[in-house]
Amino acid sequence: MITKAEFKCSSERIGQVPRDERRDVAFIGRSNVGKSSLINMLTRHKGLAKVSATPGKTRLINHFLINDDWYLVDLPGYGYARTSKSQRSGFSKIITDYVFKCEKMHFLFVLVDSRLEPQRIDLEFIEQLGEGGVPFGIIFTKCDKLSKSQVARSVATYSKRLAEQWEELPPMFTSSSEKAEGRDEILDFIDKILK
Ligand SMILES: Nc1nc2c(ncn2[C@@H]2O[C@H](COP(=O)(O)OP(=O)(O)OP(=O)(O)O)[C@@H](O)[C@H]2O)c(=O)[nH]1
Ligand SMILES: [Mg+2]
Repeated sequence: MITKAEFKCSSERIGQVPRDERRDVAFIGRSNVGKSSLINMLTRHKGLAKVSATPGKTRLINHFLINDDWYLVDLPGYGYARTSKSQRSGFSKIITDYVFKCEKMHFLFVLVDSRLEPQRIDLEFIEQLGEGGVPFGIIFTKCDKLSKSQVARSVATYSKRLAEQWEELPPMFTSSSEKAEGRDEILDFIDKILK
């Protein structure tokens, strides 16, 4: 359970992230997928992470201290159409440095829009995580926009796609920040991995 959530700092580079022993649980995904909204929903703290209908809102690595014990981390989105072409096809340095080099990074949730077919950029990113041995899970966002059976179909499609490549599937969660769905499952899981 989250009893306390406070903004700690925004970092431009991994050299600036908090230098303590506390572990990070981070959220990533395409711009506008709902990372910041999910962080607000999980912490029950509406204005904690900045949300915007315009993609590309989160530009920095944002650390939120939870229960004085661990950090929830909001990352910039990838695949933002208005960044330069070279940036769009790859992943920005701030993201790759953080995800692959930052020792605080303990677990990464990749957020995907439940309404969309598996997107190439997400699959590419997930592939890199697998190769880099980064522990990750998948969270389907905006499930309030679909029926229960449509959500189940999206999860099944994703699982099938990943099973073509991976022997073991990552943990998967469905969520709606609008309806506060998925909170207990995600927080219970985080509790377990931090134990
Ligand atoms: N219906 C619905 N809309 C959502 C949900 N989560 C986020 N949104 C909307 O999606 C838009 C983007 O949300 P953000 O949380 O700012 O997305 P983000 O992934 O942090 O975006 P960037 O910081 O730009 O990468 C906003 O208009 C949100 O209101 C959800 O669960 N349901
Ligand atoms: Mg954001």
